[in-house]
Amino acid sequence: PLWAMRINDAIVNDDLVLFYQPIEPVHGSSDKRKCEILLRIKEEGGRILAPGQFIAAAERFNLMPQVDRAVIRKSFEWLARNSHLWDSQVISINLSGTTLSSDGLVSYIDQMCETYRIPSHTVCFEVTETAAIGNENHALEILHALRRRGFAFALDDFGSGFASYGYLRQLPVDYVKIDGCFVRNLANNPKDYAIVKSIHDVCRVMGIETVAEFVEDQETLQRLKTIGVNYAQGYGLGRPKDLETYHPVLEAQD
Ligand code: G
Ligand code: G
Ligand code: MN
Ligand code: NA
Repeated sequence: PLWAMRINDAIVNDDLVLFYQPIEPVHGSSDKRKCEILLRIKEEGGRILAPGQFIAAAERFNLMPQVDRAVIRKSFEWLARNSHLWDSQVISINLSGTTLSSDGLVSYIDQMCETYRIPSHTVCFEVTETAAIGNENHALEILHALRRRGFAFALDDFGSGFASYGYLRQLPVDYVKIDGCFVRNLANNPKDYAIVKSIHDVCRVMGIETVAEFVEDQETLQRLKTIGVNYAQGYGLGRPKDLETYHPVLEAQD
């Protein structure tokens, strides 16, 4: 199949490009700068493919375990080149459900940590609720094993799937990312406001910090501030950009 081959070639030829999107504190500043790593594929002629164009195919051909491992390796390699950021920066790496349940994930991550000498406190892993509950016991084991090593976890796209507060209660996560579909129209839709507020209120009691996705304007940011949501991510704060252009000093916030 064409897609399987293109994705496989992209891994082998290192045509994978890491983009990043900033995650900003909603109230004042935080001790660490945060961003999410978002994968792109570089095509001949310089065209850049976004995940919307290849993730579904990669899932279908069971290539996500390899894709996510390549992203882990490239992210760690970037961190190794930027060791001056280790105490001030956390990067979030997405893991798909099939990656989470694939054999040898923990030892692969151990091996990458050792190769690149990366301290675990610089990395957060994002898993979707469906990934985390898909293969419940095994996924939980992996989450615990990586947490013991000091990695942080975020539950991605919360509220959009089948997960419930019952699952959340037993998942060892540090952050919940509130699905963008509830955030995008927050300023104009009282139902969305109520949903975001209730997710945040429950998370606060559980000691979990919240991140709102798809924050596109100042009005939405104001509402998030009123609710107390901890972090915001979206086009209104920064679009995804090539990680190699990342200059934290130039982008410093106060
Ligand atoms: O960058 P963009 O907004 O187009 O990403 C679309 C989707 O692809 C998001 O849901 C994001 O979580 C997912 N995604 C982006 N990069 C990766 C990756 O490296 N691994 C996995 N598993 N998913 C990714
Ligand atoms: O990990 P996740 O699937 O949530 O990845 C976020 C996806 O949403 C990426 O593809 C990113 O490019 C996209 N995105 C990020 N910020 C915004 C935003 O403010 N609005 C919209 N519509 N999409 C966004
Ligand atoms: Mn994500
Ligand atoms: Na998300």
